[in-house]
Amino acid sequence: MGDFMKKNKKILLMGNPNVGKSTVFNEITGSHQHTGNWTGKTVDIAKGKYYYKFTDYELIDLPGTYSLLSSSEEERLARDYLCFEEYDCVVCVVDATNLLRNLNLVLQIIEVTDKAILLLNLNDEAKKKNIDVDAKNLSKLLGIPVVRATARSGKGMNELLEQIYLVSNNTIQNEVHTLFYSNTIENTVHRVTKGLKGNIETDKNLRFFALRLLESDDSFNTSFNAHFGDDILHKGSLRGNINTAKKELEQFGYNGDKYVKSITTAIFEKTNDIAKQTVRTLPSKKEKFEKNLDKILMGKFTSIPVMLLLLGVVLWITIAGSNYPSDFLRSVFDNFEIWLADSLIHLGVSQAIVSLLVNGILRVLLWVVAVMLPPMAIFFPLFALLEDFGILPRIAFNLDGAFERCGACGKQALTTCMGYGCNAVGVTGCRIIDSPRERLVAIITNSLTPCNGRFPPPTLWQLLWLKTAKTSSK
Ligand SMILES: Nc1nc2c(ncn2[C@@H]2O[C@H](COP(=O)(O)OP(=O)(O)O)[C@@H](O)[C@H]2O)c(=O)[nH]1
Ligand SMILES: [Mg+2]
Repeated sequence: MGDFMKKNKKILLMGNPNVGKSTVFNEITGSHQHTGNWTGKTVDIAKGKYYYKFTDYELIDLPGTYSLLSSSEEERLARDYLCFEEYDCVVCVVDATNLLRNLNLVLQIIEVTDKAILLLNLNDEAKKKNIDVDAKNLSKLLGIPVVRATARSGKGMNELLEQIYLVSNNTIQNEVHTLFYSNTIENTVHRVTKGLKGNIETDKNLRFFALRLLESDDSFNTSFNAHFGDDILHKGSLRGNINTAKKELEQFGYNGDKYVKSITTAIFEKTNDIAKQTVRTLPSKKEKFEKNLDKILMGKFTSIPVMLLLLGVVLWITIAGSNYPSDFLRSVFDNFEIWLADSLIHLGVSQAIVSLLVNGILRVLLWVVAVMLPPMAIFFPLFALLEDFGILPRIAFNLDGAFERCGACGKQALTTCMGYGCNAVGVTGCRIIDSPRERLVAIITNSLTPCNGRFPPPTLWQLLWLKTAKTSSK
């Protein structure tokens, strides 16, 4: 009976721990599942059934494993199942947010079988982290279908079922991409592969068995012997063949450790190479916003007008907006003054003292508060907002050239602006200027900026001067 006619297909789910294998398994099989162990192994594996396009499928959720070269009991079980059982397709579930680490296992799996599919799971998490995996290119580089999925919300499961259907019916023939290790390893592996050809019956890639047998991994050898029977590794031509190959490897300095290291290094380099070609980190929303901001605030033609507009808007909001709270504070303070003066006179304090304390000292104090507090309460939060949005540093950058021509530096734009709020704050802010000379220039010239507190007197003098000039010209 051909594969296409076979009505009961076996599908393996493999992958690193915590990549969503069991979530995929539950999503696809629903309640049609049970757990059991496998030929003498103590680790339980979950099996479930589903039906798709007139075919019954059995889905097997293997324990999580990082590598086929590892040696925990769970990992050995997953490796042996992959190497020695019959199945129609392996779904390698990978974490799309960590492709580099996950690809290690995928590369090893596709050395064993050409019936593999890569399920790029946790796609929602990848999107959140702005990680973009080029699934099309990944599929081309690995030679197997790649399906994007978010198993937790069932996304991508239909596409997965379709791809399983196509691969398990041989409608899609995967390309086998084998890794190249080194000339010596390739030569010996080739020899052992040839030796295996006449000795064992399997639909798996013989090259993978040869690679593993040369590794002298006892646990793999035991499983190999047990599966193919007849103490195959210790008898006949296979034994001689493997021993000769091992001796040749040793002659070239490939003792046990170096051999394994060469293999793991080659896999690691390949995973790096594939990840580099397929994984991109997209700019986050913040980065996109900053890029647009740069275009406007640092554009050749827009930077100066936008900068002047922003400064104008901030000063206008500060001056016009502070009138309302100032008026309110003044009326509150005026009522308070009247009440206090009345109370003091009522208590018998002389008119002269009340006038000195209340209409003199207190009135000046409260007026300063009523005039200065509102603009400061408006200006500094606006200034902080401009700073938080990254507008101020860009302004400083734009003005650097102009300030430099005056022997100062661009950062002084910030301290000058701060001077509009309060010269004291502007002067202390000069700490951000590194060069002592430029810092001194910034400190001395800061007082040329009329701060909130000093803004009214020059305005008053100007008005008086204009009025006098007008009267005298008549
Ligand atoms: N955000 C997100 N979480 C997922 C997704 N798939 C699985 N998970 C979660 O990942 C964790 C591990 O899943 P599990 O199926 O047990 O992984 P396993 O160890 O590979 O069998 C669980 O908390 C799942 O809910 C997914 O697509 N998106
Ligand atoms: Mg699981």
